[in-house]
Amino acid sequence: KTESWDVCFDAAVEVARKAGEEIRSAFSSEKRIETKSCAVDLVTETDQKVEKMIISTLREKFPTHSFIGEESAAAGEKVELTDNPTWIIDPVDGTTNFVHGFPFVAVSIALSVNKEVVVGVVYNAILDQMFTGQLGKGAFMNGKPIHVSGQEELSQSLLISEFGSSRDKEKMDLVFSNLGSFLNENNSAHGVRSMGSAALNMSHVACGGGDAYFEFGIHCWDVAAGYLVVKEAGGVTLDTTGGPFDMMSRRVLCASSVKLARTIAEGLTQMELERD
Ligand code: LIP
Repeated sequence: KTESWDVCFDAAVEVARKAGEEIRSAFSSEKRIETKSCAVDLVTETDQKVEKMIISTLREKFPTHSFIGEESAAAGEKVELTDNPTWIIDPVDGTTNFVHGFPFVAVSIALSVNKEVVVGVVYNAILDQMFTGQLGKGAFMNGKPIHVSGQEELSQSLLISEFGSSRDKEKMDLVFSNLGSFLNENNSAHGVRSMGSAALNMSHVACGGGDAYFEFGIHCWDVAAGYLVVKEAGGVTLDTTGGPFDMMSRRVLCASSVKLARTIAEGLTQMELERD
């Protein structure tokens, strides 16, 4: 059995590289931009083209597997996570960055088996950084082992969070008040960063650059691969409440230690979102 996930891992890395080539060649060209749920939720023809290429390549190799993809979902396909081996794909995580030429654009590919992620690949196509994780086999960046920082104290942490792709008043009020609770005169983090890609935010927690990341409103394709990279790098991913992580709940909190994750969970005002 383990053997067969090795084959899947190699296929994921190979197709991520191929997707990366397409993304790189489109990165500096003019793009045709469309919007999805609202005026700041962007999509380009590259997102759609790359997702089709990834799915058809993997489907040819693994015809019995299931697929969940960001752009397939946007086109109306049902998002259903079953026990069947399921590939969870975000062809371009950081579409806004891609549109603007900000070099944090990733291909995110995960394989879930019995609802457990066994393969996770996050490839920053512009900076050529390949983050990988395989269940029980560690996490790597360009083939070198990576580890979380192990930081436990909020007051010593660099946090990562995002403004998201909704401008709903209630959601924005929550985003700002949550950031405010970690940037204040008393128990403050060292700073907060936004890379514009959930998958890359998680990968940077995995390699110790950031100490924790949280966001409300993400989807399973944004976090599935990053989840395994963080786990294999020694980190923890929880629900924003501090409870167990639920990939379909649209909420994520990952950190370099359980203690830091719990401190952040306690400081967050929660939000319920429509599930994937
Ligand atoms: C993006 C996420 C990011 C979030 C954005 C968006 P996309 O994914 O990774 O964390 O803040 O709203 O959802 O749409 O670029 O694949």
